[in-house]
Amino acid sequence: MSRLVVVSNRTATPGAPRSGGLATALHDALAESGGLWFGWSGQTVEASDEKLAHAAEDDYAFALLDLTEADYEGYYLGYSNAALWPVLHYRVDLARFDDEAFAQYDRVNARFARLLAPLMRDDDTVWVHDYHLMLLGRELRAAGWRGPTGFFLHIPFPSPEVFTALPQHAEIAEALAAFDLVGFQTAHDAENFRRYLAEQHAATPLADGVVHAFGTVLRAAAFPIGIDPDSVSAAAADWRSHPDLARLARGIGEDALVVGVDRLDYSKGLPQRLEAFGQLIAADAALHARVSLVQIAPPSRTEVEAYADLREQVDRIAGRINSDHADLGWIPVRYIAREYPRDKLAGLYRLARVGLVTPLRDGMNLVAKEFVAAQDPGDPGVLIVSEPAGAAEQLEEAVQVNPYDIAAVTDALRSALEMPHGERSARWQALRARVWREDVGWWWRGYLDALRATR
Ligand code: ADQ
Repeated sequence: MSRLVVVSNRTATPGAPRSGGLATALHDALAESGGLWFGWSGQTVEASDEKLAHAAEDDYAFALLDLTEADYEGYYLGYSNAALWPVLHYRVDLARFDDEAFAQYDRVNARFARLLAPLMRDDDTVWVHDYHLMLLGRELRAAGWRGPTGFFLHIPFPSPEVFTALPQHAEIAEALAAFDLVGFQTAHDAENFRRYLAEQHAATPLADGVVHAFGTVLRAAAFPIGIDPDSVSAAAADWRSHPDLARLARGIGEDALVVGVDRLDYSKGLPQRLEAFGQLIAADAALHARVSLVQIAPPSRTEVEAYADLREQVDRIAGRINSDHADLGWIPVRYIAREYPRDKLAGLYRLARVGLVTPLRDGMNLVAKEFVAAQDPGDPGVLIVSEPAGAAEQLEEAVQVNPYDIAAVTDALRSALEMPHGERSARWQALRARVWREDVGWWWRGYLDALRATR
């Protein structure tokens, strides 16, 4: 089997225990065929020295480059996170377009290719991840690389009307066409991309997601990412080993716990979610001291302006709900701006009656799948998931809501809290089957098989 070369902005930390999720998935893929994981070291330096740090895991190697401070500003904060992230999440209103940031993004993609190319072997398969590296296929081809090369977008691909708001949309699309396979989280995202190519670049659709565009042929298809449900389920069953979860369980007793877990990001719909919970308890005094919300949301990307504003807004709403409704023996909202280890989160999901996953837009949302995997088979909780999360395409039996419609989320919460055991159980069985069948191994194997089949 050919060697796998994975390229992503951040990699797992060589030698450190893997914290699950994508790091474990890619570890398994790399360990199977042997290979190389290439990415940013996480370090910034004043001036680039064009050097790589090398490290080895059991069956594969890491090669890591440093970014300069200017790269970090322009490529990472500027273009990736202040232009691409908002536009691809349909938030053109929050996007900052800056030609210099794009130039830096272009230069960093070129530097990735320049430093990677000498490490490549003729029969390698290259798999590039996510929106930081959308130009890398083009750069590798320019460096003379001809082998199978794929890209996977972890975040949504918006409708063409939204994507064209990016001043550089045509250049990015042409660069994506240098990949053999462009993978998306959902069929809807893949269709958006093909429709964009047809409308803006007169692309011709062929069978099976293959498109003729920019004088070349590429395939655009959906590969929904999964989780490792067995590890989540085992960690969840072990919740009593965490003293603070045991204390939480004693504190809530027979009362119902609603749980939300997110990075603090404007795509996650936190203000709307908190408002919906606030309206639920404002409207129904019988729920006072009977239900509470734990919302975990550690700050991320704090150097980007839109994120600082969000932090203030979420603090304010959570504070107001508590000051309006809390009692000496009851705190309606526990809002915790801190990260927790994944095992403890799994235990928290197990204690919850309702998992409230209501992003305004999300590539997939792995928390939704982790919530399903963590439930007690004898007494499962209810998953509420928003329609614009990629996970909704697979998790049909969840309670699905429009996250902008606060009254609808309030109604969904009420019906989830009242849902009889039989219905909870039936919905969960169906979700469970899906989450176990379409797990993370199914995802990466399916993607790599499809990539290798493009040749
Ligand atoms: P994220 O936007 O980070 O990922 P998500 O898929 O929900 O969104 O979470 C990724 C992982 O981080 C999950 O395993 C989750 O458990 C963990 N996580 C989330 N909040 C956490 C917290 N507060 N503390 C500790 N861990 C936390 C991007 C895309 C998603 C896509 C993933 C994977 O935005 O749409 O599902 O990549 O492709």
